[in-house]
Amino acid sequence: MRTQVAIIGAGPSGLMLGRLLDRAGIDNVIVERQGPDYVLGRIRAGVLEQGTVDLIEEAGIGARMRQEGLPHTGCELSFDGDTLRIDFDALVGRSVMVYGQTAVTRDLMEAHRREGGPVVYGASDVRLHDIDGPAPRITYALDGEAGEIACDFVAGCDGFRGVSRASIPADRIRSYERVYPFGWLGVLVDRPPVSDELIYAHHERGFALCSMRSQVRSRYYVQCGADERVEDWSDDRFYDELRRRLDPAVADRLVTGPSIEKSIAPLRSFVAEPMRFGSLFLAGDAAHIVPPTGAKGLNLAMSDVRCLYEAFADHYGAGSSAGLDGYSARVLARIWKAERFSWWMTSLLHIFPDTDRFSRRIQRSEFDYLAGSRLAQASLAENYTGLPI
Ligand code: RFL
Ligand code: PHB
Repeated sequence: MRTQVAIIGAGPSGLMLGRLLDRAGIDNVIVERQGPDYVLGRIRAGVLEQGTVDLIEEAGIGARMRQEGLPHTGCELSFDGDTLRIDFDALVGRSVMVYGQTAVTRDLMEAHRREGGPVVYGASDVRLHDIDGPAPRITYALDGEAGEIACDFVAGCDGFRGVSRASIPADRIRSYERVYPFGWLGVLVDRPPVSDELIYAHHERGFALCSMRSQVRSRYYVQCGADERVEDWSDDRFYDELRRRLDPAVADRLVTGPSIEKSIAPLRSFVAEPMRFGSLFLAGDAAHIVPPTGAKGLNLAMSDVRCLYEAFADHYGAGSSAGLDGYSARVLARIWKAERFSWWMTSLLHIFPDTDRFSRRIQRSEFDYLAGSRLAQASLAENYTGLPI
């Protein structure tokens, strides 16, 4: 098989890039290790920045998001029971959209099935060849048969543990990493959310987050130990812990029910740079990870994909390599700012094993500063709703 752009990974990055390239008439093939149901079964992001919403519209898959997405003009922070509303609209004139990653992925998959290029699901032993030159190739196995795709470029959209970044020689890529000494235990439940807006709560027992997917489906998280096991958390234990970390008035309103998904996510900050090696371009979690506290991971992935798509369109449309040559530096400038914001939100809201009395007072004074300063709130709102590319 021959194509212009071979895309590794059919998560949101790979599917969105494929969709944009299809619409621009640029030939592409997506190769995914898992099956579509597995990809859809991963419950992840819930908050879309305006730039992501705009990209979804531009990709022609915005109809369901427009109907079912929940625009949010603010969120709430709580610190040991004291609360502070961050009014995005009043502070920076912007908002976010609560619409789950699962829904975005489903909308992209359906569009692909209707009118998209080929997606090879269930490919194993995916390998990249000759990516340092102008004629790269992908090989893989599918149902015991060998497959090969010759292409002009490879887009590595295969997440943190994918094969793309690992195919770059170690002396041509540099990584920066922080692994946090805790995780998030998340529960999805078909009950109305406890509040109209997201609540991020700092408590001496640890962080908690009240989020949602719709008016009738809630997503809750509590900070847990990095090595805890999900089997040790019954629904009752989870809800008890969540209640203890919330303002009592909010905790009283919590409507519980049987969890329909429960999982533990580790927290990590990671950046690999540059995001290009020869004819391979990395996008999304393949190149960077943020802890979920700032709700930035999917949004960063989407802004990478927008820039990469524009660069390919420039290359195939205008014959210019400027976009491809500038891609890595352009996206990394934004990525590092989101890394900083996500690290900062994480530092403010979590209990670290070495959090002593002094550090808790510093966290408290950070919260008090936010509560008393419109400028500090505007900075939070500007970052949360999304910095420009
Ligand atoms: P993905 O989603 O990991 O998709 C990569 C795809 O590549 C496939 N793959 C391979 N395919 C072929 N060959 C191989 N060798 C392969 N290896 C892997 C995988 O099967 C997969 O299908 O990366 P992508 O597309 O870059 O998307 C990134 C987002 O998924 C991620 O950034 C977000 O989910 C992060 N995130 C959040 N982001 C937000 O913007 N807002 C949020 O509110 C938010 N909340 C979250 C989150 C992530 C979380 N977890 C579990 C890490 C909350 C959580 C709990
Ligand atoms: C979610 O709804 O899953 C969610 C929302 C906000 C975050 C992280 C996750 O910061």
